[in-house]
Amino acid sequence: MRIGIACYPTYGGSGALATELGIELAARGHEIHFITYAQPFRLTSFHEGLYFHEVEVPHYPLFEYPPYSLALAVKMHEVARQQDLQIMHAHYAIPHAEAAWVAKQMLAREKRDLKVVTTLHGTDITLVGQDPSFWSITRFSVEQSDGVTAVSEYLRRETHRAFECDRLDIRVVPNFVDPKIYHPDRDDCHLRALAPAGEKIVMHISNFRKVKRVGDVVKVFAGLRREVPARLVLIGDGPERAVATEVAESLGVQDDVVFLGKLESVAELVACADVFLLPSEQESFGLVALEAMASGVPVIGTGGSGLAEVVEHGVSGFLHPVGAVEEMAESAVRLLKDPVQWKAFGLAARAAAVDRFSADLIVPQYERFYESVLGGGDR
Ligand code: GMT
Repeated sequence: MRIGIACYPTYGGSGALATELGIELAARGHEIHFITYAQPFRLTSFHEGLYFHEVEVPHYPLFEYPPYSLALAVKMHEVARQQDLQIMHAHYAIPHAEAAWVAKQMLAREKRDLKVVTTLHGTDITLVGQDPSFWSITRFSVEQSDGVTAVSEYLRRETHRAFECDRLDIRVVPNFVDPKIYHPDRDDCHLRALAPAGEKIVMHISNFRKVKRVGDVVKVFAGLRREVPARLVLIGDGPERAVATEVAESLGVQDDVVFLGKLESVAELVACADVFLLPSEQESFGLVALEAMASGVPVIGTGGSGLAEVVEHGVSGFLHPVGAVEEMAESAVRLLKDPVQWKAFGLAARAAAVDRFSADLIVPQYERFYESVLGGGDR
C-alpha cells in the first residue's frame, strides 16, 4: 500500500508511535510518506521505502498565527497526487485529521480518492479536543474519517462520551513496542554513571506537561528514598520542569535528582531503571510505560485510565488513585526491598510487552484495518 503519515515530529508518544509504525510498515514492503514540519525525532536513519516531506509555513507580517493546518493540507494534497497515495493516516486528530479531510475534498474534485484513517492518541480527545475552540471541528473530522482507531478501550469510551458520538465505529489498536530494541539487558546501560554508589534507579520520562504530575513523581521519589537509597532520573523537558525542581528542593532531595533533558533514544537508559513512575492525571495508554515494561522494569502509576490496560496491578506494577503519592512510594519500597518480587514483576512486565504489545502482533492489525478501509477486507 502507499500510505501518507501525518504526525507531530517532536518528542511525545503519538509522534513516536507514528514513526515506529511507518518504519515497521516500510519494512513490510509498504511505501510510506511522512508529512510533517520537521524530521520525526525517531526517524534518524535511512529506511528503504520511507520518505519524508516537509511542510513549510511561510511567514508573513499579517499572520500572528501562521496557518500550519492549511500548509499541511496543501502538502498532503500534493504528496497524495504525486505519489498516488491510497491512505492518509492522521496521528493525533488536531490538526492532522482536519487537514486530511481538506486534502481529501481537494482530491475528490480531481476525481481522485484518498481514504483518511485517524488514530486518536489521547490529549487530542481528553484535553485539547474538548476545548470549545476545537470541540466541533474535532468531532467533525473524526466522524468524517474513513476509519478511526484509538489506542485503548478507555480512549474509545472517552471519545464516544466527550463527542456524543456513541454510534461511531472506533477500532481499538493498542500501541506497540519492538522488544528487540527495548529489552532487559543492562550490559549497555549507563548504570554506573547514573547511580555511582549502587543506588536504585527510579525513572520518569515525559514531556513534563501538567497532565503528567511531575511534582508527584518527585514526591513519590522523596517518600521511597526515606527507606531505600535511590536516585531519580528524569528524561524529557517541558513546562512543568520548574515544578519538579521546586518540589525536589522543598523536600531536600535535589542532589539525588538527575535531569537528562530531551533524548532521541532512551532504550539503553530505560533498561537501567529499577522502577518507572507514571503518576499522570490520566493516560490514554502510556507508551513510555510499555517501553519500560519491555525493558523488564515494573511500573508504578495511576489507575482509572488507559494505563490500566497496559500495567496489571500487582503483577507488572502497581496502580493507585491520582495523587496517592504515599501509596505509590510504599509500593515502590515494597518492590525495591524484595529482589524476588522485583524480579517476578520485571519478568511479568517483559512478558506482557512481548505477548500482548509487540510490533509483530499489532502492526498487522493496522494493515488489516487499512485493507478494510480500502474495501478489500474485514474489519
Ligand atoms: O502524553 C502526551 O501529552 C503526549 C501524547 C502525544 O500525543 O504524544 O501522548 C498520548 O499519546 C501516547 C501515544 O499513543 C499515549 O501513550 C499517551 O498515553 C497519550 N497521553 C495522554 O493520554 C496524556
